Amino acid sequence: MKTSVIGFPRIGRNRELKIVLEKYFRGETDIRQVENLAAQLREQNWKLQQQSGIDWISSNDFSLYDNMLDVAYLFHVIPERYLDLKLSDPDTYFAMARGYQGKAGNVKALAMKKWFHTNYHYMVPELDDEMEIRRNGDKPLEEYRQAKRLGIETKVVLIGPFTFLKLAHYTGKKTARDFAPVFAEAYAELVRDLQAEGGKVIQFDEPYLSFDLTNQDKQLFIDLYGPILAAKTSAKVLLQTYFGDVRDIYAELIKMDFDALGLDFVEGKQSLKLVQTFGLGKQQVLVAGVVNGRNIWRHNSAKTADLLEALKQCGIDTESRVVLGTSCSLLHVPYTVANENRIPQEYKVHFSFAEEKLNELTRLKTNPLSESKTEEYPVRPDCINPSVRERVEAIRPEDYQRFPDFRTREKIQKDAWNLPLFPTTTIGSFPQTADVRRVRKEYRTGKISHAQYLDYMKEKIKACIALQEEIGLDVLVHGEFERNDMVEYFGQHLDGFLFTENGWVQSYGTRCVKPPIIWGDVSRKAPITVEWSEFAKSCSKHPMKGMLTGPVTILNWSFPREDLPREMCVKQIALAIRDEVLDLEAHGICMIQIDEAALREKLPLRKSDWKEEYLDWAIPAFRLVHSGVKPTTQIHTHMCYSEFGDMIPEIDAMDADVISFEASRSDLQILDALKANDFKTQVGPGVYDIHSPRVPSVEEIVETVHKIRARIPDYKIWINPDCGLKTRGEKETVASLQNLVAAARVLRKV
Ligand code: THG
Ligand code: ZN
Repeated sequence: MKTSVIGFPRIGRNRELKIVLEKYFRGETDIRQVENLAAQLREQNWKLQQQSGIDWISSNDFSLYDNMLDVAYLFHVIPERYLDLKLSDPDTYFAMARGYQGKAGNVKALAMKKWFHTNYHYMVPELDDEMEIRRNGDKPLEEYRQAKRLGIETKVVLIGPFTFLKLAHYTGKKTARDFAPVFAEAYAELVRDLQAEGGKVIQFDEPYLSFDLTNQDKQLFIDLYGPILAAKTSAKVLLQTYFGDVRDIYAELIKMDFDALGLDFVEGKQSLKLVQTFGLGKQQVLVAGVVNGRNIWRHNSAKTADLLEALKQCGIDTESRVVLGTSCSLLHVPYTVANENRIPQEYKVHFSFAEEKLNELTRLKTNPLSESKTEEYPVRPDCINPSVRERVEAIRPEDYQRFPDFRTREKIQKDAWNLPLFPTTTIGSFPQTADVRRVRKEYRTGKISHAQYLDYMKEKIKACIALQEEIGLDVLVHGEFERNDMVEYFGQHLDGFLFTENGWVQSYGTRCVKPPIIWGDVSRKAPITVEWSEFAKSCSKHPMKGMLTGPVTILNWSFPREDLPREMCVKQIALAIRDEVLDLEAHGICMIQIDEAALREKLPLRKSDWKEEYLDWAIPAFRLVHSGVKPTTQIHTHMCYSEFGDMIPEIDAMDADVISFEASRSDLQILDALKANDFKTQVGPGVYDIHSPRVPSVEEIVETVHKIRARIPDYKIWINPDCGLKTRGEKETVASLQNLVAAARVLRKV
């Protein structure tokens, strides 16, 4: 039996790629240094996989920024505004990734979106009617050659044309359909070129096939692959799918001329059933994604043994026709457990990061059946807390229901808070300047005392509040200087979480996150934010929001345990955050924001799964957090996107009093849907884009609010930026907020 890896992390074991790229972006190094390091990282990855005994090792899974952007660039999907800058090739690529501001001009970056239900973001390719699709460079060929020079025969990996065209944005009249013939030809040409180089396996990633597909989608897929498969002579083409099963198109896939089909047996609920029902194409090999590419728990080989047994039962000779693989790219897990020195061994034995997963794969191929019989799966220490279990058991239906109902509360709160029309506020975080990060680090490493740390943070909070008062904001925040990542911060203050030192996972470009691991039952050790919020409140007469992260987001941005349903786990987290909410209220902080930045992220890919598998527990979890507060206490929430046009009733059912979300970048499209659904919650549709350093003018903001007023009654409108300000500079933040307040004042007069 052979083994296959879909893709490997590329940021570097110690984030070397991030470091060199950020140096390059600051002008402190040249592109040669970047290229050299990139080549070294690729070489390390290939050698590691070779030494582990992986048979199908990927090349071109590497990227300096993003694989979707790589494909766009490879086929010259480069909007005019970037070409007009007349920059070097790499700088044109980076201008698309990050925008450009300098001598050559001033352009925005391509949009960025979540890659399916992961915390990775891809760059959204932009196709316009005039665009001429043609080959631009040879990245896949060059990386294949590099590996070959090292004596490593790789399979060349590329995001397939279907997923690429389905995820692209079309600025003109043309659609995916119109671009299909030229893309099919461009991909076919690449297949021919790779074959000419001696390429033996080409892998096209088509995760989009895990969504619900229409007949038009299926036809588009079939039309795209016609010319591509016709170009095949000496090489084998592997169609790689992941993030679910491909039930809508499986029957067609086995009739097409793919040499291998890659199916996800971890997230693909129906993958086995599909193989059992329809079989495989005569000559097709099955690449069975069995090792989980999205979670960090050690693989349970007994499950793979069962799968192989079931495949044998359908008459498949598993030895010759099954390749064991990862369920998706290993991009979504950290490099190696070996980088962790603080986690005790009895915990560590349960983890498997990217490098360990390679060994799991090769161990499986030697003899999965006999091995699984002898191998005991070790029991996890202290992951059950009986009092937490009891508390979850004791939750009553009424604990999910806040009293009185929304409209009654709305009236009570209008009187209690006495805010002006169009109240102004921010989402919570203020710019995290270098000194803030430095002090946090000094405290963490013991260079400064707890008292020194507190003094510094209190000064920062005081200054931040004074600044907000001076700007004239109505509802203030403390600025969140004490927090690194909003999920890591809460995880560190809750029982049941484990933390890695170096478990970085790429989120976008050079940015990474370190997801906490939910090890056991979750509970709150002690109040987390109360002291900070109390101090902040004492600094001002204005309303001060307490700032929390919601249970669904904490769960979604962690590595979840797999021995407990997510539904149970989220209840435990919700109870812990509920205690924090009630403590804040008891200490006089009666405006509380509970962010659910990642609520939409883990929405199942198939709409038929939305309710039962997700919303039916995610929305109640949020309600459980705030149902115990007084009628006058105002609950806010925030979401980092506005793509919830198709789940507005569910968002309303969270029963928050106020919600803020990102709307400026999507041209406020969501507002029509809010109106159509008679959205009850008060709303702050972000009036400017914080992802850009640009300062919006007063007129622009007034204009935006007028558009909001056309759909939402005045008394429900809040005015705020569209996300936290932590990644912004201080100067543009102050200027933008001054204009925001000025705009609100203009609006109150008319
Ligand atoms: N936290 C987590 N996931 C997220 C976000 C978050 N996913 C979506 C979105 N926000 C992603 N955005 C970012 C923005 C900035 C950074 C990471 C993700 C970032 N990271 C630092 C870096 O890479 O240098 C490291 C941060 C640290 O030191 O902890 O800047 O907010 N979980
Ligand atoms: Zn946000």
